[in-house]
Amino acid sequence: MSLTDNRITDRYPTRTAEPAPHIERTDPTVWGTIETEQLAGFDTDGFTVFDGLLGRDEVVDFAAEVDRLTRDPELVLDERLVIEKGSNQVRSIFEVHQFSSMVADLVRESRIAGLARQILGSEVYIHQSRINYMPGLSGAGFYWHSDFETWHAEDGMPAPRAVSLSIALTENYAFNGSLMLMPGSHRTFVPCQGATPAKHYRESLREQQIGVPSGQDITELAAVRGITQFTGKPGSALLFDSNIMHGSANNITPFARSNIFVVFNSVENTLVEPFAADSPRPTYIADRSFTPLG
Ligand code: 6CS
Ligand code: FE
Repeated sequence: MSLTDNRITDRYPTRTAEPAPHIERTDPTVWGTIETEQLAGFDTDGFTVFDGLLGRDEVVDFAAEVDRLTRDPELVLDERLVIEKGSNQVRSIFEVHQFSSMVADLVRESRIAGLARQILGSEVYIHQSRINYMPGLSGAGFYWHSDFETWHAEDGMPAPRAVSLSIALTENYAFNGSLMLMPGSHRTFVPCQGATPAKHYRESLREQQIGVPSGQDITELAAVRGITQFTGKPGSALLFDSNIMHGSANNITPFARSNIFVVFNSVENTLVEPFAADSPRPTYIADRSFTPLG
């Protein structure tokens, strides 16, 4: 598909020159058949919390794995490692399922990939995986955004037929930068203003400024949807729709917050040319091999 084709069929135009009205989602929010009882509210809320998705021993093992990776001297100069803007601490490590067999094995287990299949109604592949490590005292948050807005604009994801799973490896308190979400906001696409700069990802993965809604957008959406927060013990997990409005505050507590983050996309929603960027982002941020997990 060429760039021109994309633009003709673009149902979610964004990165516009002028403010644009919100777009009601035309795509389904659940494509498959829900079998896991806990997913019953996903259609309405756009997210589901799972307590104890990982057992205690697993949390210990994965926390040790994450610790090992954040200290791995071979990764120091690797572009997949993102450092905090205000300090020299590790913020994220991308494509973690490619170099940690523990993570690779975990995410293809049916208790995990099976959740994504139920929501997406097809075979799935990993669009993005990362470890997010928010250090204590100096961890920087992320302003409000929809992930799909970026994946559509910069990666060429056609429709919001993807889900993310964030597995907590440390306790998520209300005060250590836990994710805030607007329930039901996955049904509204908020176009963002401003053209995508070249190599935007180098900046946006540390602090996103393009592809974020205006203050008025956030005010309007929050008035209708309200705001909730994902808190939970280590091993708990949050599954959420690719278009839900979410963000996090800085972490000034001494309690670090780390999680394994994996994005499943439907094999029927594979990437095309970016809808609002000159060239696609590197494949360690947005995979283009589309290998089904099954
Ligand atoms: O770039 C990404 O893929 C993800 N990261 C940020 C900061 N925004 C969009 C999306 O959540
Ligand atoms: Fe996000």
